[in-house]
Amino acid sequence: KRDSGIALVDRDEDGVDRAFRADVLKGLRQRQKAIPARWFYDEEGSRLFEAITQLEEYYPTRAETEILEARGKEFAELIGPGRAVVEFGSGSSVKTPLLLRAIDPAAYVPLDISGDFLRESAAGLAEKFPGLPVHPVEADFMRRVTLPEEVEPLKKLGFFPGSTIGNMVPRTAVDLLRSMRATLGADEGESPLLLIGMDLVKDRAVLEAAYDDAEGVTAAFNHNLVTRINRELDGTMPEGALEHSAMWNDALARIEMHLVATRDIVFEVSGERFAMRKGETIHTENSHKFTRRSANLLLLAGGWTPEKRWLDPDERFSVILARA
Ligand code: AVJ
Repeated sequence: KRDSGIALVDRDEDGVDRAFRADVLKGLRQRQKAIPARWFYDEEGSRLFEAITQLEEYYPTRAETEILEARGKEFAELIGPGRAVVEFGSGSSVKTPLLLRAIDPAAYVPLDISGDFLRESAAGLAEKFPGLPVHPVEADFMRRVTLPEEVEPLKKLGFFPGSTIGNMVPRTAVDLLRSMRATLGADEGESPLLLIGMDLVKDRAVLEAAYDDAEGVTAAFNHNLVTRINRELDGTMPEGALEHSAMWNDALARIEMHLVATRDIVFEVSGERFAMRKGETIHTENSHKFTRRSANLLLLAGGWTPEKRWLDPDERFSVILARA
């Protein structure tokens, strides 16, 4: 077992996260500049995301929580007791207890690449559910993960709330769904279940407001990436000349977040020079939205058969139960 929260972060002699630097430099060299959304979540980014979930315009967290609150009895009937709940990403403060309380599981296994988040949420959960064995695993769940041997004999339920799957392009999402099957033992003759949150296609204005709120919290979340690059990678990116933008891409059914140059700019990151023309953008996030059919198709392509779908009363968000 690991006891260090930075065990999976590979740092150079100056303490720079090598993967962060490699992703940023590679992304800035591309014709369409792009930085993977996972780098939003340093301490400040995580705090800003929490603030986003409280915003009037940002409906997904509230809508999904409503579903989990309302459907506990159905979860209990369809899933049954005694499963090991394997959460992909360390537990969110509100959603995980709702599920655990509903289904009477035999163990809880949060998987996260960040040991710090993992230990925090595992400790909180263990306190709320005395008697429930909690086995945190520090791992990159984009790959097949070996689960603790204590939960090996148990039936598994994967839990992947938050529409985090929507951050991935379909090819990556399918890879992840297939890794989840393997992690949950689908190839060993088991029949694991997956409970997954997927946000729905809706009116463009509602979607764009959810990712460009009036208070500017999402803009601050996007800008924090620039602050982080300047701080951690010796960057000189002019924050004031990079403007937050959130646009619905209808052909690809996704909200795209970009940082738009408001004038011609040049800057350095880790000693390498970059230039952007006025209007040129850095693509910082995709948030795919789904229809009933597109959600089912994605799950099927990833090796999961949808069995049941629930919506919130306003039909903004879906939670789907699927079987491998
Ligand atoms: C955490 C990926 C679900 O895409 O809605 C919120 C992240 N980005 N506002 C989402 C996010 C901007 C969020 N997910």
